[in-house]
Amino acid sequence: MDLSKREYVNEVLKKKDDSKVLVAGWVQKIKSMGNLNFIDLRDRTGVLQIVAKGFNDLSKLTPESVIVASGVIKKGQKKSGEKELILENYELMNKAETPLPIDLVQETTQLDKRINNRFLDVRNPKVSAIFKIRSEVFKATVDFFSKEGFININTPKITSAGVESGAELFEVNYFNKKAYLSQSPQIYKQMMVAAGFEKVYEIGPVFRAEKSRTVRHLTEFTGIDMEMGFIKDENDIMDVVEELMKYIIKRTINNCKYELDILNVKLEIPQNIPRIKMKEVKLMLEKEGKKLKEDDDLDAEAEKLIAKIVKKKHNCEFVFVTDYPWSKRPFYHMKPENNKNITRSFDLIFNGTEIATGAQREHRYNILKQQGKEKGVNLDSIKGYNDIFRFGCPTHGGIGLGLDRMVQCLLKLENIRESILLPRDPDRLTP
Ligand code: AMO
Repeated sequence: MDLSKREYVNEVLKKKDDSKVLVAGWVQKIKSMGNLNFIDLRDRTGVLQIVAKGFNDLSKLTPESVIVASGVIKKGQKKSGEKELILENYELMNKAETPLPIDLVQETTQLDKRINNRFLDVRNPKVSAIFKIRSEVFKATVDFFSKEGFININTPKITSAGVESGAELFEVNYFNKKAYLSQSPQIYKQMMVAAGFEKVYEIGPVFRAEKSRTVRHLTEFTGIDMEMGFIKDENDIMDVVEELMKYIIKRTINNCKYELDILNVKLEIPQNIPRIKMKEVKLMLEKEGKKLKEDDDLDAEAEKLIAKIVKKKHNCEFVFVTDYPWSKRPFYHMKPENNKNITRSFDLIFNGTEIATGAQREHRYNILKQQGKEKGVNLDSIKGYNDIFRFGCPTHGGIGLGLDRMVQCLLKLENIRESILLPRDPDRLTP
């Protein structure tokens, strides 16, 4: 059959009665009643019912087989009056084996097994909806940065050193030299601001050799990194992040209505995202019975709790927690002049989980070197990093935002593995 005549289901459903059409896709469901067969045919745009009279071999079709079908469009018998295809001819392109390794109908399969069979799992419209939304979030991010004049950069993922404290490195044998998979484009994005681009962003893979078996950690994730120069302070960065969040959510609401409905998710564009100092956050938490020390980071429980408090007080699902303790931040974060125990940094918490970290960076070489010493980092050992600050470097800052976490929090998914097609974690290296 002539595939060049193929039309998508969503277009076919809008056609006038008696139009001749050719469709192709997966057999979602087959129901046989005497010499009548009813087939639900699914393609990337929707589901169409095919009514087949006298095609007796159709009753032997297996679910998820691929067929091409042609016929005429008629108003259906269902109350909704949705159009049907009265079958005239069909071709079996590929017969699916039975039984399917996962249950696409009752959805009883556990996530781990679903991921083992991800290409089948994604045929479930509830699952593909997540990835259509993820794609929109990605596109909205690119559009936002372009319209704001940021330059897209692509930086090496095989590196000689890392700069993130706490995030472990995956070692690579690079022609008998030690190398590492990139744990962040931190060095390079700062380098490209100093290079004169001033505003840069990168969306790319980030590798973390963390043996964290949690619902929010992966060993490989997609990082959205942004860096900009000539900032007044870290508030300039938060302003951009706030606009980015509003833009992403607005675009998702406008362009993913169908997918959001399938997932039963209602999104709200935040008005103003509160910015609350860590010290104050800890007092707010203490009032609710969660006590943290001055130097503590927020743990997962604290993030959930502060999100709840902020939601109640400010009716906002986001919160910037600012002024993180120096002891918990990497050497390149700037400290304010009047308090050397804190940093000009922040985390963005969305629906109870940290999705981004950002800061103003220390651009003054002597102070940066000293900060490196305090953290036990020898700047000379990070090839090329020193020089960024020696030959004209403006004030600058930026963020790292996890795309997978962002989508997880946007859609309130229980596990980050639901928002990435093929996750990598300490126990998973396939498919
Ligand atoms: P950080 O290490 O906090 O900061 O990472 C930034 C964001 O990346 C995401 N993320 C992860 N997502 C999934 N699995 C993980 N194991 C994981 N680790 C981090 C989170 C996190 O907020 N260079 C700094 C950023 C900067 O200051 O510009 C950095 O990498 O969403």
